[in-house]
Amino acid sequence: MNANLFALFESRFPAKREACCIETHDGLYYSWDDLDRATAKLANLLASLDLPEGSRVAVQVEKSPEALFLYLATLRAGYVYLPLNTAYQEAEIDYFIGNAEPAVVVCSSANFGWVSKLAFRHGTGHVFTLDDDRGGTLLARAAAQPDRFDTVQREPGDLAAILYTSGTTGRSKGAMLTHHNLSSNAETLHKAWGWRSDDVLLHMLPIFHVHGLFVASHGALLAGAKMIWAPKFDMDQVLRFLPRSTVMMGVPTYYVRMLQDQRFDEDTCRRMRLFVSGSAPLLLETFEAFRERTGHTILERYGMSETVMLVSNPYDAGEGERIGGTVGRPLPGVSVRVVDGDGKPCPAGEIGAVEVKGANVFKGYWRMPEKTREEFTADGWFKTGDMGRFGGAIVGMSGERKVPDDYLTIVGRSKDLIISGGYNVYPKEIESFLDEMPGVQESAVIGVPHPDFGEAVVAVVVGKPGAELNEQAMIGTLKHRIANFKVPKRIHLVSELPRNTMGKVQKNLLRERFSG
Ligand code: MLC
Ligand code: AMP
Repeated sequence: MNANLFALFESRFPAKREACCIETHDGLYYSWDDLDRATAKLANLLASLDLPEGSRVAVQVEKSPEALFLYLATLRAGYVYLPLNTAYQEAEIDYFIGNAEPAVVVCSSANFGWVSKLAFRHGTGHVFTLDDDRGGTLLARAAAQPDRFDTVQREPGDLAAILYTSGTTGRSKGAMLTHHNLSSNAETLHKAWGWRSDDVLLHMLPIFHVHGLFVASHGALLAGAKMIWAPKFDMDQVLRFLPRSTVMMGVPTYYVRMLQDQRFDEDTCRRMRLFVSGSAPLLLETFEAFRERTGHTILERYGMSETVMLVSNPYDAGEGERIGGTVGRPLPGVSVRVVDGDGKPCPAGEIGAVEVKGANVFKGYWRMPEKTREEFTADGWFKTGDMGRFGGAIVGMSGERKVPDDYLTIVGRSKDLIISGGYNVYPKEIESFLDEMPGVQESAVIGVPHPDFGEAVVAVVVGKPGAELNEQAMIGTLKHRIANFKVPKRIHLVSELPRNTMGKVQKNLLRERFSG
């Protein structure tokens, strides 16, 4: 049997190949046959390049059906897909390309100049362009290729994708995901969330992270279901397309924004069967307000780049209730435990570190064996860096309620991480950029509550004696250096940072002072 993830999708393509697979926000229709032929042409192009086994294909392009086809073609040709956030700036891309050493890089035409320069410097052999209007050299080159391709044979443990996640030390790590990691998780979610061939997924998430690329797209592909494809979250598109959709997935910010729009109501959701939230904590008040407004109970689930999906609230009412504030039960085939400082399982109701084991857990960090070892326990559990508890109680608007002992609640993180609008930001990385700025003595970066993004990045900076620092000028400089979602919304200038007796910056005091 071929363990290639694409072979699994192929085996589930609907018999009616002329049926619509993707409808775009601007009125284009792609059939399953179009997907098959486009991915075959792209796979033939990749195969014609004679790349070494295990070659990485790094991609930083705007969302389009062709960008999804490029991902699928990379799988189909047996290579390793490496998606990159479109917000990343030159210094960030330089690191990823230098670290991953991709054989192929695909970027937008607008970025070709600087991306190709640094890619060639790092030894990349081929740089193509792909724009969201079907322009660019990639499709032009693929056009001449045959539209039939035999999906390359892969073993379950072969790499399918590398997803870079920021690290607590400031250096991003590439999480290596295998074909089996992705296919087993996709199959699990297919059953757990009751995917059907007549589903219509409103796809508004970016396709360079787990949520939009794997969880959402794989769900529709495996079900042979149609996707309505929008380039990004947009309330007008929600109001236009949701009435024709049955499934939507989003980060909590999407649900906050939907509730802010008074046009959004029960009628907008008339065909919906499932709203999924994840990537960041969904506030109980959002969960409750959404149910009040629409009659729908959002299904919250929990996952991460290294493990794809781990835990989910039940889909079927017969299997239990969706409890706001919790992320539900471990998915079938996934083992989750909560342990204390000595690695001993915590009793229900007690908070500890969340650890996981299962076919979904990644193979390790790309070229970082040391880091990989540190993140696994001696008996093979992956340390998520999240803090949680099984059972216990949740306090909502209608008072306190007991949570069943097999439901997990995420209560915080042991890693110094900010999640802003569903994107992870590691303070250490931002601090190192700030510390390099002229006139900066030292800095501390914290997350503060934000009504739209859940958490917002805020910096606290101490200037060198005599230096005249300017908040707006510093923010302006950072915007050219790092992805926009990482740029602090505010930079507070102070004379010193609070420290404990060990000399460690007391970020909790800074959070208290600068929240709100
Ligand atoms: C945009 N901005 C943000 C931001 N997104 N600031 C903080 N946090 C964010 N997430 C800023 C921009 O810098 C800009 O600032 C201003 O907001 C407007 O930019 P925009 O591009 O117009 O924003 P918008 O399109 O509204 O985007 C917001 C968003 C987007 C929430 C729709 O961030 C988004 O789609 N997030 C989803 C992330 C996601 O898919 N995460 C899944 C990770 S997978 P300025 O100053 O320039 O005006 C994962 C595992 C799992 O975590 O479990 O799923
Ligand atoms: P990433 O590394 O981008 O994949 O982000 C993974 C992290 O997102 C997890 O380790 C959690 O901290 C967080 N996360 C994902 N889903 C949830 C959720 N439902 N509730 C709380 N945190 C979540």
